[in-house]
Amino acid sequence: MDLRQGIGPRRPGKTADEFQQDLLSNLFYRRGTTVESASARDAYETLSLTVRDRLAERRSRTAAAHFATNPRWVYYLSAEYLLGAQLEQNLLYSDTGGLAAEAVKTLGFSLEELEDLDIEPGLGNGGLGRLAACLVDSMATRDIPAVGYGIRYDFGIFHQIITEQGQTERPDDWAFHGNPWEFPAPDDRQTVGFYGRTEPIPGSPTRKRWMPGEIVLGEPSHMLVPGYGTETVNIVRLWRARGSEASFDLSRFSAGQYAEAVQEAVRAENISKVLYPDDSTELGRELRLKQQYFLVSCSLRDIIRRFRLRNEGWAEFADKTVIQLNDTHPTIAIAELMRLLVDEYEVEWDEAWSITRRTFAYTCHTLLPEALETWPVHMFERLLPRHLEIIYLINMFFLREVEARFPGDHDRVRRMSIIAEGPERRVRMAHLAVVGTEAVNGVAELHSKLLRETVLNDFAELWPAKFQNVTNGVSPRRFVKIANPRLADLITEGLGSAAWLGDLEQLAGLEALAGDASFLERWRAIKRANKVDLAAGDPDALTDVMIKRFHEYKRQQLKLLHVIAMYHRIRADPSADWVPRTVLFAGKAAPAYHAAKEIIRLIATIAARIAADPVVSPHLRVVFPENYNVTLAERIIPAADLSEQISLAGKEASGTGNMKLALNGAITIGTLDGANIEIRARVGADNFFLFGMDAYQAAGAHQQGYSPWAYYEADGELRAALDTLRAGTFGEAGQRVADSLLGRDEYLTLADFRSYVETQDEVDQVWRDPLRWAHMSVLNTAHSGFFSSDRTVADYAARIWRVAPVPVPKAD
Ligand code: GPQ
Repeated sequence: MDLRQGIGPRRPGKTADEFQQDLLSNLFYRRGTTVESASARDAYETLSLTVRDRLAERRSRTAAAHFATNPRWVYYLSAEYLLGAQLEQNLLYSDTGGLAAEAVKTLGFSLEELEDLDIEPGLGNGGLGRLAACLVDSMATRDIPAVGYGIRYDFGIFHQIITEQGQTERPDDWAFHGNPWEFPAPDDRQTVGFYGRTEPIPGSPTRKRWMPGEIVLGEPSHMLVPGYGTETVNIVRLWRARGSEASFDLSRFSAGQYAEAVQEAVRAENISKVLYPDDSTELGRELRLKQQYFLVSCSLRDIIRRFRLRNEGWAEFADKTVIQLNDTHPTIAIAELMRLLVDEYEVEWDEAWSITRRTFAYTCHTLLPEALETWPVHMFERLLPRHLEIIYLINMFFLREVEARFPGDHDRVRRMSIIAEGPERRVRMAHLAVVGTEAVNGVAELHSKLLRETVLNDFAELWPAKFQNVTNGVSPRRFVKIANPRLADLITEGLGSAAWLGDLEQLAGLEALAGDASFLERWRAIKRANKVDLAAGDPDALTDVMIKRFHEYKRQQLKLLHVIAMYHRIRADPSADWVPRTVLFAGKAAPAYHAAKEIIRLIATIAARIAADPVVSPHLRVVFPENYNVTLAERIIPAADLSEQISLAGKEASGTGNMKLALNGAITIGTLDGANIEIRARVGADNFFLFGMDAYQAAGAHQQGYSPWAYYEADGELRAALDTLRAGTFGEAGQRVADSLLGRDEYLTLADFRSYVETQDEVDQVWRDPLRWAHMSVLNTAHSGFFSSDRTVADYAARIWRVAPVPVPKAD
């Protein structure tokens, strides 16, 4: 007999009265305070709990539906998640915004005040981390049974401070005041080993016993990930490292050796202490490899635990499980699953390998050689001795396959090996990721094509069917509805329904309104109001935004050369009819990436110089709001007129900011790089400002004797800009940036300068015709429906994951 029959938890109510009552109950019983003494933070936490309860109720129905169905699951493994602020999203997804706004007034606060207290878990660097957040949103929206696994870093991406000296970094203690959105799950903790040695198991050629030298606990907690317009609530499960109970040394403490007493625990906890703040560069630090293995080991054991709730044996594991590797960071999972199957569960090697290969899929997010992770063999050997042995075996069988297919092609074998030979032997994680998975995908058409033609060419020749493209996408809920409520309302009015938020291709219906002058006027008025809110300069000026991580390949320095050219032009003829512009830069540079930090410092110097210049400042303004994060992006994107996507062609895998800006009606000035190409194809060449060389021209330039000096000599305006920098007019940072551009100019900035400036002149011309601009802007939004992450997830589900949605019944 089911003892629970007819009994269940009291469901949170849907009426305003019930919401109000729940809010007060939570204030009294969970927060332990009263209306009279409630602080803003008490009110925020209480409201968050009240909203969370509504999602938790949906979560319980989701879990029940998933358990009953025993479906094929998607597990998304990612070292980064940039989830963004939680309150507004969860109000939207639980449809309680109106109730909440009313209810919190009785506590004496406005909803906006409480939203200002909301956390933003900055557990990622940039595009890759934000993509993970958009994908988990869309998986829930598409009713796909999924768990996102990640690390609960104590300190997320650093807090950036900008002064005229450039960027300084402060720690980001994001959960200092607690995190009301998080559920700890200490019973699901896992034990993770590091270091130590292996020994053979008599009678078994492939199995080994690993005796780790260090043991660390992984303690999970999860955040709820609701779907939009559906009942599903999935989770993101984040692991935090802890020392075991035995790691506190009481006798040392008693002897007054306080630091020594906790040293083992501190060592353990350091694993999840801080996010490595680099983006698209490899960082060979042992602690980072430890983080990666920690994430993987905890997650795989959790995945197996979950599998075993409904299944026995291993026959069905790969049918019930797909594990998506978000870049190479979690790739050690391939060796770890082999270890678990072979050593711990005594599965034969060949069967284990077949299971492993069918379980994993790998997404590559870069073409930059310096971003392809490799680890020194000696570091691996020390930290993960058993995994290295397994990788050697995988490599041996793999290279036999290569030899069989390409007899005598020793160079090919050397190129493809998972182990790079040389003075320092290294493990190539991307090779392991391709060998150990069923599918490999790039993140935009061009990127996937270049992966096949260049970095992964040998692998694409061996296994052509393995390679796919899945173009990235972004959540229209967060980046239109929440970020740009005015525009969302106008779209809903124009289309006659809000269904576009769950079916973004419906935006195409806006095309019919793009010729309607009164609609265009309202469109313009919204952009202006968003600029007023942003308060980054004259709302009637062209707002020209470049928001992304600082990296030389993204070419913020090209934008700066244009700024200096504009500065010279205005000074030469102050009374001409200049198009007023606000140039807005935002973004972080890796703390150790000196060249990128010089560029930030140069921007700060130029911004101050222009602001102090009475001749130039009426026409041109440069602003650098500090600490770019998801919340700031949500303020800037709706106010942007022009979207700068000016990376050197062939370097930006996809870009996703480009999609968010186009969706919000910014017009792109961009190269034929990453997803820019697909944006242009959809919004139309007439509604996109294209400039610069293409990826094939760019790839050949350096071999063909590219000389930045030739461009310097040939172009007076470019020369003047560079000479100003070289003369030290904008400080030492300017001199160093000029030296780098006239030295090697790795990213061909000077070669693309003239084409860029000419295209910017065209931008000015179009801007002078406001209705034409507005028309182009509407068409950008209308034709960006493809860039919904709901479509991205549908692509993964159909072509890579082969999973079906599991609908969750509504509450009765
Ligand atoms: N990306 Cl390899 C990152 O944000 N971090 C990384 O470490 C790597 C890639 C970005 C990439 O640069 C963008 O072009 C993509 O749009 C983004 O990943 C998501 O795919």
